[in-house]
Amino acid sequence: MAQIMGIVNVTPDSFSDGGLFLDPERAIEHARRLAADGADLLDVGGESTRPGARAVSADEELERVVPVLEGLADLGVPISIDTSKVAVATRALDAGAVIVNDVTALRTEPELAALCAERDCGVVLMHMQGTPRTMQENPTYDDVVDDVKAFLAERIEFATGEGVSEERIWVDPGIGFGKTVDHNLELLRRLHELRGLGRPIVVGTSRKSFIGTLTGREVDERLGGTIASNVLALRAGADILRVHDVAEVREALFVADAILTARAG
Ligand code: HH2
Repeated sequence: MAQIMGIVNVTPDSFSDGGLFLDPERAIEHARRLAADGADLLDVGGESTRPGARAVSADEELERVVPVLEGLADLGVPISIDTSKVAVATRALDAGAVIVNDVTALRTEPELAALCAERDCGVVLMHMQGTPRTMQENPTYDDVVDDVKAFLAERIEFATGEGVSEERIWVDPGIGFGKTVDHNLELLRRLHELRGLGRPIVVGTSRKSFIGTLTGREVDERLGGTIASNVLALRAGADILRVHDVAEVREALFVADAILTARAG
């Protein structure tokens, strides 16, 4: 079965849970709950990347995430740090994180690659067209799957060129990052084509706006759509599923996986 990455947003403005876990104690408690619910990994982030989100300084990001990372040091669940900044990644790795999840695929601060190489940590390279401020204005592709795949292949080449070992790299099509609803749906339907990159695939659909567009549901009412998209991502070859609702998605994936691997003899 795929691994589940539980989302811990230590931000005032994340699109679905902004402000809920800005207090470190509450974020730590939430992270422990996700671990108890069966998260295989936890992704801790101090900057929202939702469309139009305000950029934050490294100091502000550090202030948010370091106490949380320190509070989770004894948890025994691998932690990724959702950041594009060297300063934040450095402190996070010092505090026990083992993966850097960069939604800009090492483009915001290319020196982040050298840090990851030196620390031999995991690296998630995600596709995004544009920046969070502009990405939903008019996303265009020749063929969204081919274009995302070519981008990720180029970023793998960049990272390995900087000394990151290929086995440490995971790739992510970046659902909702510079994509229309149709782009997101086609990426999910043809996700298996990214297997040609030879690296584990991370997918994050949880509560995202394409689900709201399809169902008419508000952000806190998108569990059904989140489950459907994660089950189909599993079937299409996803290896790591990044979600807010760990218990519910895990249960759905468990049943889906049993069906996908069933042999009655
Ligand atoms: N999505 C978000 C943030 N980080 N990282 C990866 N690898 N893949 C994703 O799809 C992804 C990500 C956005 O979701 P969320 O963290 O819930 O919201 P926000 O960016 O507003 O904090």
